[in-house]
Amino acid sequence: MAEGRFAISRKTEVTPFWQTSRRRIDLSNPVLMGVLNITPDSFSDGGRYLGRESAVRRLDELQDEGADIIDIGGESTRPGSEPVSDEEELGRVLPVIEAAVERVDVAISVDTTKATVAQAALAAGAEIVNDISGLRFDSRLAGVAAESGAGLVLMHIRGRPRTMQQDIHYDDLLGEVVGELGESVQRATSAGCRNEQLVVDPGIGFGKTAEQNLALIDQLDRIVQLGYPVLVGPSRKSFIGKTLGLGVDERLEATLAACVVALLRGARVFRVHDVRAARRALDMADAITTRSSGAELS
Ligand code: HH2
Repeated sequence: MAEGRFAISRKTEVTPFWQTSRRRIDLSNPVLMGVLNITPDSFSDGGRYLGRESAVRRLDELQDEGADIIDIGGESTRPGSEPVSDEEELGRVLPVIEAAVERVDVAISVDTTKATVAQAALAAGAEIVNDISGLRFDSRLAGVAAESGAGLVLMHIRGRPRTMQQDIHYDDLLGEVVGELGESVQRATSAGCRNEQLVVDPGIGFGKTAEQNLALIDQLDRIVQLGYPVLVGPSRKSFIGKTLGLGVDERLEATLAACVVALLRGARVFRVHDVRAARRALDMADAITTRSSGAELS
């Protein structure tokens, strides 16, 4: 096994840490990214944290519940959503990022596809850029990540949020998602990003049918084989609603099931709304799989 790397899933070697511009995030335990959307229209928490006071309260809650990272977003990317201007997005996220840097110790991530928003967020103290476009929407974003040394999430998407659920077609779902994530990695490294800054994400719900989302989670080890840590974001999404016939507020247990299966297939980072529940489920699943191998069984 290469020095400094270890086997975390089905013998695939991935770096044991994620380098951001401010710290090294240890990936030997499941890493939780708590969601904080400062938007009027996000599919699950839209409108709840638009006021500064409620956003700040939520920052504290997410940290107390066990988040390692808080992902702050100012533009909904739900199917059918309309883009917002750079100014509008910045006006939503910057005050919350500034408050977060003052109040909490966890890493702050900005959920944006825009270079100008990312640059201002990083200057304000964010240390990760979560780009749902995998560097496809703004050609300047790769340079911002390279120059700052920020952590960078490269997510897979087909099309744009407004139209991504129309005309979904793959000849080879896993092969195409892996190939397109590989192109995103190539864009990042060509701009000067180092491998240890990068995390990849299959983009659950972004240009995929419910069945395709199930297959992506079940075959996540194919994505792990790219050689980068893998993030998944199944939290409360509509593939759960379609599979089990549940409304947005009834999807907690199914979200946890999806996260645990993803963990078993090699995911290391989990983007969720319900941090406390995910912390318990994932830490328990992780303890079962990692500690049992060293136990005296006789
Ligand atoms: N999903 C959403 C937003 N950002 N980022 C990554 N890396 N992976 C995801 O799966 C992902 C993401 C959508 O969820 P949410 O933020 O709750 O909703 P909205 O886009 O409506 O704000």
